[in-house]
Amino acid sequence: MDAFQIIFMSCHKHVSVCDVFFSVTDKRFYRERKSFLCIDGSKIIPFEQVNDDYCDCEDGSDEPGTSACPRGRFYCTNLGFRPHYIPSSRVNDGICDCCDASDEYNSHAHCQNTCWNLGQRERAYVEGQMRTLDEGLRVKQQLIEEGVLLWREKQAQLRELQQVAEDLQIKLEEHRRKKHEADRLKEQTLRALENSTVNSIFQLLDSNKDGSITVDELQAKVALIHDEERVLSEDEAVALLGGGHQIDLTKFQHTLWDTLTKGDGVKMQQLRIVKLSDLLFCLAANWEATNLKKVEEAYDTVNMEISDLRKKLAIDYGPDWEFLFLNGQCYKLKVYEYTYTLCPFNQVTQKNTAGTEVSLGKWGMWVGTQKNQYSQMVYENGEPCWQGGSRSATVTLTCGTETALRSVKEPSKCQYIMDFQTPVACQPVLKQRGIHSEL
Ligand SMILES: [Ca+2]
Ligand SMILES: [Ca+2]
Ligand SMILES: [Ca+2]
Repeated sequence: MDAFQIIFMSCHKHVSVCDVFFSVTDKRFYRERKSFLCIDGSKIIPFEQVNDDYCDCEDGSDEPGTSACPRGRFYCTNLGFRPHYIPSSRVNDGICDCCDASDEYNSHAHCQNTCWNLGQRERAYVEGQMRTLDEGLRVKQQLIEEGVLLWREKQAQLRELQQVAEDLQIKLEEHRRKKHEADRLKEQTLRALENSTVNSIFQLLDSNKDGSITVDELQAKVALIHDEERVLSEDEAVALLGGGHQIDLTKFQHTLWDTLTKGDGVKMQQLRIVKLSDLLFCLAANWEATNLKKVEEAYDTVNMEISDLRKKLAIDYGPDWEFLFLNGQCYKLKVYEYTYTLCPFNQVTQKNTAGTEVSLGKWGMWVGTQKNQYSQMVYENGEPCWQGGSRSATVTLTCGTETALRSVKEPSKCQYIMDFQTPVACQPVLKQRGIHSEL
């Protein structure tokens, strides 16, 4: 209780109430002696002139209990709350300044001692803060553990994707080779067909010369070359004959001939290379092209995913990856007619009631203090501001038991500041500082 020790002084002349309090550091100056040395050392006065409501010392130190000195200070002990100094001019000015009412000892103001209530409220507030911090630190520990797992998971995912990409690369080379071969065969086929007529090919297929091609005749002369050469199935043969079991010359022209010469009929998608007697028809070029395109697209997609994931993993998520869980999340807050969305490590947007969305910035970097760089993040290069420059948002991370966007302000045009609460911002060091030492 040293801090609250008080001393009493006997008062003189005009000051009727005698108890004037000083802080411990100052009390040594006011020991009752014959004379008083102004604290700044400028003057020695008789002790009767201390608190005689007349300013003698230049530093006001002879009148700590009156308002006589313009530069004097009065010490409010405020037992139960925080002690503090007020200018001496506020002593007995009819306005309650000290919560213990000590500044109005000789006035008509009816001041109540409210220190205990104030202290109570402050202690409750601080206790609440401490509980928040404790809970925040507990959740943070959990998030750290999850962060480590998440980090490992992402690393595994990356390795997996890289394996897929490698496999696709092999597949891609294979398909390129196939496509190249198919193109070559197609050229060869088209050249061969140029020298043939509808009639000559029809005659070739119509083995018994009865004026129609049957499934059997087709199967005898046309082979399917897939990975290896094989006979056409009945269904495949029927499909080539336009859905029937036999065709005459006219129908042949519009079905099989058409397919052979164009080589891209829908029905032929299943067929890759058709060997017709000694003629090698390639109908596969388009099919191979489609195939190749599919593999190329898959390869590009996987590579894009790898690049995204690499970018994601290159971000600094704190020493324990405790901020990793924020990546992929978005937090919203409605402020008047705007809805703000913070997607950590990605972007910040603002949407009005009409649904128009404006970018306030994309993830930039950590810009916290030297002591704790993870206390603030900045999002830059948002949509251009009509006054020039681009929008940006600075996000301050504060300790809380839940993760949520708490406030958004725009102190200067197109520069936004956000308060983002999350357990991972809780620092054990705050706890040591703890409750105000005065309480
Ligand atoms: Ca005096
Ligand atoms: Ca006052
Ligand atoms: Ca026939």
